Amino acid sequence: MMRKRMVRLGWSLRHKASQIVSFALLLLLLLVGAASPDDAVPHAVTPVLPAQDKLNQVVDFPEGTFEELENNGDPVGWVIADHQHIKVLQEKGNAFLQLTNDNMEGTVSTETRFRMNAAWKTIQVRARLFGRRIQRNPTAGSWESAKVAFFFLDRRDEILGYWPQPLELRQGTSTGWNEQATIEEVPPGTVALRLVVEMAKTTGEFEVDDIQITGNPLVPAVPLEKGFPAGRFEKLDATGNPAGWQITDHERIHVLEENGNHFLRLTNKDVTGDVMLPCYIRLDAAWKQLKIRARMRASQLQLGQRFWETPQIHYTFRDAIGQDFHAYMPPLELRQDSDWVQREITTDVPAGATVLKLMPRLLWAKGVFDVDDIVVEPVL
Ligand SMILES: [Ca+2]
Ligand SMILES: [Ca+2]
Repeated sequence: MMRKRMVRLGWSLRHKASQIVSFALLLLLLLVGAASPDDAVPHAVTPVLPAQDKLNQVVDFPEGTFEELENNGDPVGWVIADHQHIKVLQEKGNAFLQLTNDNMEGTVSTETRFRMNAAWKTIQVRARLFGRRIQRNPTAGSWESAKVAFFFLDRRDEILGYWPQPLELRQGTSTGWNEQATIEEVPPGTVALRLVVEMAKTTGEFEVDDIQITGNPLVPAVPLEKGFPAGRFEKLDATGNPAGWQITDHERIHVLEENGNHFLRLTNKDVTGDVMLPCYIRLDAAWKQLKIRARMRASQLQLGQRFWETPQIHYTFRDAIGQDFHAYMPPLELRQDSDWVQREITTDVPAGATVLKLMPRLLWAKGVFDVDDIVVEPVL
């Protein structure tokens, strides 16, 4: 109807200039028509955005707020097949997504697509998560949990590169909304992001809101306090989180106490698991070398197949937006069960590095790994 009316309108105008304008208008209308819900592809794709010239700018992604709903109550942009287990709930005027799962063998999942900006070298995905009675199937793979996962897609819709670290809850009931964020490098050839909210072989209630995407984010690094007190794990907040770190993986990462001393414990029961607790330290441009040391202890160790699959203090240098300097950095590591031992390394700071990413990590190695008294200091 509308299209026919526009055609008639176009031809009735006499001036050539007006005809050109109407023709452009007609084209626009046809384009809008092509994107109408009748013809819509199942995955919503946010329009291509202008190049981002400011750092740390949150991208417009209304689908992540769950405030806009279709007539049937589904959140706009998300593909929902299982309406019994996936719902939008309201609380004090705010809408959020809730997944429920009572089948340990089953997966409840919904997803959307997001069009990437070609100028983005890194992205940050942030979300608020809440879990009740979250429990993973003991036989689940380490990648199966209650999570917001994302994948980089090429123009054929195929996944590029590795699986980025998801935002996830692995166990228990949250004390409040849990805010998580991760920064990943964007593989070359990426045109879209596939965002998946799911409970994979995980039961309980899982709620998600305010999924935010930032292109070329500023890495939220903290200045290096003298002596790096965060590395002693002695200051804990009310929820047991050690100062300077944000533990979100309460299944595999704990702060324990022994004879009045607190230390960090990483546990990995699955050789495909990568258990890590990152922190980001801002570097001074004058620092050419860093000394990193820590005390470490390990038991029931089973190393992975490749030489880097060990319990370790992993560190990489990054630029301000989170791009890694990809040189291999020999970590502080253990290769067999051991009582407390101290390891120390002196490393060069690559030119242009502004952030040190430091993380105790059990990288595809099984066992129990304890860490304490991490010290980071510039060699002056
Ligand atoms: Ca919301
Ligand atoms: Ca300690």
